[in-house]
Amino acid sequence: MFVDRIKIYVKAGNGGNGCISFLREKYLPKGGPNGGNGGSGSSVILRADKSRDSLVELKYQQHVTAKSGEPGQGSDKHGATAEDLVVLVPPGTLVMDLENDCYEVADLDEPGAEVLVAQGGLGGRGNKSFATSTNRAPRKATPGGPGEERTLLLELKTIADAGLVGYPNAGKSTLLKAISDAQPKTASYPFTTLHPMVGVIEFEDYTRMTVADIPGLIEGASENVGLGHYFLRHIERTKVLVYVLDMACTDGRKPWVDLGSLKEELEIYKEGMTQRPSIIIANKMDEDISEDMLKELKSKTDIPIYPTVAELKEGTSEMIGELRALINQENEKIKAGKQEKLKNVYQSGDKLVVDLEVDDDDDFF
Ligand SMILES: Nc1nc2c(ncn2[C@@H]2O[C@H](COP(=O)(O)OP(=O)(O)OP(=O)(O)O)[C@@H](O)[C@H]2O)c(=O)[nH]1
Ligand SMILES: [Mg+2]
Repeated sequence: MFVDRIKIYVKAGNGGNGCISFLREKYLPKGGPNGGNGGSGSSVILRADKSRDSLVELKYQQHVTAKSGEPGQGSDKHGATAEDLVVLVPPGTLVMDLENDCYEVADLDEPGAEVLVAQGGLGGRGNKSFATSTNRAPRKATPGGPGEERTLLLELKTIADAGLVGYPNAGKSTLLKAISDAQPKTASYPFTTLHPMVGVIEFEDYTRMTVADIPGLIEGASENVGLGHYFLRHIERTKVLVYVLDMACTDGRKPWVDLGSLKEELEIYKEGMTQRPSIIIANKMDEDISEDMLKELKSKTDIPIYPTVAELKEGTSEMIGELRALINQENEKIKAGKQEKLKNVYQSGDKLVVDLEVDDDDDFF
């Protein structure tokens, strides 16, 4: 099962109560106060982790309740603090506060990123901590504070270098299978792919490239016709778009018409989306009419076209080479952008502590 949107309730642990206690020994009837403080309750932390690729685990754990701190005890024993509860989510998870107009709490966009979503309650004070020179036997302790609680909406926006967009049946999944380690289902009917899948391509120098396959788009996708719109957010963060077109017109449509509609749907979903670097995969070039279609397509668009027969892995290495170059270019731009930002921070004289490290790659899968 693939879950990419889920509502969860989180409750941090309460603090343990402080303790009222006095030292009692055989020949010391009026010993001093010795009640310890309570321990703090466990906080709830969400952390992005590579081992997760969907939010499915949370489906069975929509109530996340963390442990309370231990109460203080006599003999000056403080209650133990409860360890924080860490919930793992896939990188690319947006955390929103449902009670607050879906206000964005955090974007856990890289592995290791984390956010504290509910603070554990503070431990109460034991009576020993209230002792003063004028009140040496206080009969007072405080209860532990309550742990925070919140209702959150988690939404996964897949992180991949490139995203495949195309009509159902164009051969997107066949292509992903041909170029990566992924094993998506492929079949001769539309909407074979029902949820996004990310494939990893590893190069000889151990660098990696990730490609996301999503269910096919059709006109009106952005108005929620078909499965399209729902899944567009899984390619929203990709650096490069790969339009996969059926050159054999299997479903009776011309490839350039498909291209136009795909671009339109992307723009409706998010303005400017088609401006990012793109290539076209002219697939199914093994069919008779494909050559003629290719000629006409070339005359109608400036986007670089790579003819392929995905099923036979023909033409795929050229397209991988180009894709890799485009992604590297984008990474360089992102790197330069980050450095520029840092420079501005320093030039403006802010006394900010900034992490100077610039990520080299964003390959998480
Ligand atoms: N002739 C020919 N058929 C192909 C080629 N690539 C894929 N196909 C066929 O096209 C059909 C659809 O392929 P899929 O990879 O499932 O298409 P998809 O774009 O992922 O489709 P959805 O998941 O429904 O959006 C399958 O029957 C494939 O065997 C190709 O290069 N040539
Ligand atoms: Mg598919």
